Amino acid sequence: MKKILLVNSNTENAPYPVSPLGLCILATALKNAAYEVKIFDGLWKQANSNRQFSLAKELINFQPDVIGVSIRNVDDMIIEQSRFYIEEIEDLCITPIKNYAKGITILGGAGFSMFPVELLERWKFNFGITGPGEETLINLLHSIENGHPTDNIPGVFERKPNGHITGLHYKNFTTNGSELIVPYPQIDSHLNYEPYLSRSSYPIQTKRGCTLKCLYCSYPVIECKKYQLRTTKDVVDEIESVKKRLPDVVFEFVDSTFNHPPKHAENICREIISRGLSLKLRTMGVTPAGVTPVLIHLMRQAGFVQIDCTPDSASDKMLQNLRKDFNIKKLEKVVSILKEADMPTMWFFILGGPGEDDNTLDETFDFIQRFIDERDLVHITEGLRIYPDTGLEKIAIEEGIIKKDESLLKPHFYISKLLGQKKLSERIKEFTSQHYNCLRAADSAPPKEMIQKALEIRKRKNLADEPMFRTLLRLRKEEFQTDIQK
Ligand code: B12
Repeated sequence: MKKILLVNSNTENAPYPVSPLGLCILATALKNAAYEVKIFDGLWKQANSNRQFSLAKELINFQPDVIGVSIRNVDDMIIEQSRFYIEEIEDLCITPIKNYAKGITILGGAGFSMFPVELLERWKFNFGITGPGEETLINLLHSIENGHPTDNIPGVFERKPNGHITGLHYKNFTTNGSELIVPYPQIDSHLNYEPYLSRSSYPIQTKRGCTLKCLYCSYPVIECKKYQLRTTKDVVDEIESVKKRLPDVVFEFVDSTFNHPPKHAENICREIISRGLSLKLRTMGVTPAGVTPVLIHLMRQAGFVQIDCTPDSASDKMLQNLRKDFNIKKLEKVVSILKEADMPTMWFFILGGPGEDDNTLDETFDFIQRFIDERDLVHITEGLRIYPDTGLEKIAIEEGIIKKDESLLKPHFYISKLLGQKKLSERIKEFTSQHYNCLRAADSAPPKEMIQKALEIRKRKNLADEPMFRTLLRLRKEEFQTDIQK
């Protein structure tokens, strides 16, 4: 069982294609354990080309003994014209593997960790691994090779010959909070990184887990409820080594929430600053609760060129209902801290949660109008995607929106009954139509021509240091003003 093919099933290239960090971590760990590993990547590339054929060809040429498939995205969480990736993955990825009809088949990844039974049942793979995969996969392979039982390995699900599925979900095993040691993945040594270089960012994970209790969130199910931190030295050594190989790369932190716990984020910045590295950094998942002047100042010094800040709401009632650990007063402070540091920010709001009504919407819209810099982007999601094992799932069952034990693989959304989808949608459309910097999730992908124009302007005016979203927003503003004049 020495040859392993790892397949990246991700077919999404918006907002940009993301390189398969998790698979590269697995590949590194497997190589260190003396397996022969290949990664099949690139299903996201637009096209007509023979994508299915190329995976089929890879299988025939490589003749793997084990095929591991990463399931990251299930759907895009957008209520309007929701994109469900599972059928596409079936066509492009699962079918060729089924046709190959050899080898042990294993599923894993964030999407799989939320729906292990449904996906194993649907595709009839042999095994699935929930949670982080590198150690568990090697344990599983060793157990198979040595004829040991496989059904007591934490995180592993197994489809027995009679079709019965058993398993121990990773979320039920809290880590002991020990230091996180991951093999450096060196993504560009496992796959052709060229297509990611121009549009994407290089992902860096500084920790796993999430101790926050947000009502709707799936992160604790995927990564566990306790933090495991990498040492700052380890994280920055990795960044430094990537920077030597790919000097122009933008690094993006992919922790569930970058600034929680805040001290860890501060220490990472301090280590970068002390080494005098000249970096371009960005991150998603900045929680307002953890924003302090010290942290943002350090982030600026370390090289952060933009951040994603995720208040979700700007109504005290909704912040409570969503189980957020900050209030509107804190949010106002956050805005001034970010302004003071001149930190370009994309703001994320999710409207329509339990208790949302006209008044709470007014509060959020009012906040956006009064406080958010119009050069910053405001991203508004309509309705909340319901995930298994979350507080929102319980409420949705109580309110009869979903049934108990109903599969949530096909996306279901929660929308407050006090508004209903039509009203919520109308109110958001009305608001975004008056503010060029506010975009509904469904409209957030800029048209190709706009991207092209933005790229030309950036080149002509030498705007390489400006975040792309700001260039795009200026173009939207021009269009907006022309529309108003018409
Ligand atoms: C960072 C992030 C982003 C960043 C990515 C930046 C970048 N440069 O990579 C941004 C903001 C761009 C982004 C965008 C999107 N994201 Co996102 N993202 C994440 C997040 C927080 C972390 C992903 C990550 O890199 N983790 C770190 C790596 C190391 O972990 P990993 O890949 O999961 O791999 C480990 C295990 O899963 C496992 N494993 C992985 N593969 C395999 C395979 C096998 C065989 C085995 C055994 C194990 C295994 O082992 C790995 C190593 O331990 C996750 C939530 C989460 N906590 O996972 C959401 C998440 C993956 N995103 C999600 C979604 C929906 C999206 C978008 C579609 C949103 C949108 N509408 O735009 C886009 C899609 C982008 C794309 N092109 O695919 C959802 C997917 C769930 C769903 N509903 O489908 C998640 C789970 C968040 C959620 N809501 O729960 N995202």
